[in-house]
Amino acid sequence: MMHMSMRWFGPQQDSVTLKQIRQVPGMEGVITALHEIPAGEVWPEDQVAERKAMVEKAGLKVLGIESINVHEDIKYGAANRDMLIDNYIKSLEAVGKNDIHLVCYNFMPVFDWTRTDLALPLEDGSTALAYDGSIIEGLTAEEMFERIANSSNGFEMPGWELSRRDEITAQIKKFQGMSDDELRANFKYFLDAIMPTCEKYNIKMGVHPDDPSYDLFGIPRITKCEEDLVKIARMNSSPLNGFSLCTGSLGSNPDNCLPKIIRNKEIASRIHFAHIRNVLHTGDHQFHESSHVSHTGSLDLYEIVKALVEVGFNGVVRPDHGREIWDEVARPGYGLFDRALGATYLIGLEEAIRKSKGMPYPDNLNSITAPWC
Ligand SMILES: [Mn+2]
Repeated sequence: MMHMSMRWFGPQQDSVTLKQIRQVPGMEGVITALHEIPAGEVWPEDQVAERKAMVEKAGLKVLGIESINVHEDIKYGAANRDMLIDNYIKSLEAVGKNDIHLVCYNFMPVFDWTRTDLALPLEDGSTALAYDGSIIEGLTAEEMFERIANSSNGFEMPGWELSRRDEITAQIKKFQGMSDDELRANFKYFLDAIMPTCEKYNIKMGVHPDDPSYDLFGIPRITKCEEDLVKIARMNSSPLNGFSLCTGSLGSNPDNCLPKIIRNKEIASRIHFAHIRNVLHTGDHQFHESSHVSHTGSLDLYEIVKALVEVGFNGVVRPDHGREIWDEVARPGYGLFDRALGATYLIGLEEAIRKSKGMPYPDNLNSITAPWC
């Protein structure tokens, strides 16, 4: 069954409290990270323990880590990558020794995700994250920064902070010369190096898909469709090498059929974690995030949850981004209210689907830490 969680950015960086999360019906735990530690540096075991104790004191579990970020030099295959991978392994050990067995990460060069609007007003008065390819696709890094610098209406792009202008421009140029297969080779190198440690501590690794799931800025992108995921599954045979199935990211491309991807036999058993949310396609390379409810977006969440039930998914899920509703002021996409509505909707879908098949629900709430330990 799906074990429901919410992402929590920690005591300093989240407007939502653990107490609030605890009161969302059916919530079992949180997905969190030591966001203050930069990519490439080692996570101290005691800091992971401290975070875990904080969460458990609030009556929740740490169901996984999102993310331990992969340093750009590992993605690029730079000369110092072995040292950086060693640090990554030490961070995994800190997580494993704290009895945490799920890590979400990504292998997207330069940008974790791209949107052109963080607060697009929707008809109902809420706001949502949105993407319009016509605004940015085809621009060079220099043109992007010019556009942002000259904007009089506060046009901002996450990841394109003007203070990082030189760094980002250089990173983009570096990766523009790399093919998808070269990036895959670096990904395999990373996976082969970390998997023995994952095996030792039974840590499921779930790679997050490209968001949005199509090419951008001429940078290689290797996690954007079913075929890409199969290639990743074949990179390292450990069953711990798997996916964070993000329906909104893959679903940003209408060519991606989520239920079909979930049912792919090489993918299904490797879905270790799921981000479930909806997007509404409004044009070619144009979408905004919607509420989780199927008919408010372009994705059929009933069919997605049904596919997860039918492949025997037994792992952690979280509602992904939500809209900003009811005047809440929060980190874009990560307010409490719409994510709470999303969580209860997903729980309702799963309960109905399982019971309609004569399956128990919940399967055994007392064993929520057991299935993947
Ligand atoms: Mn996601």
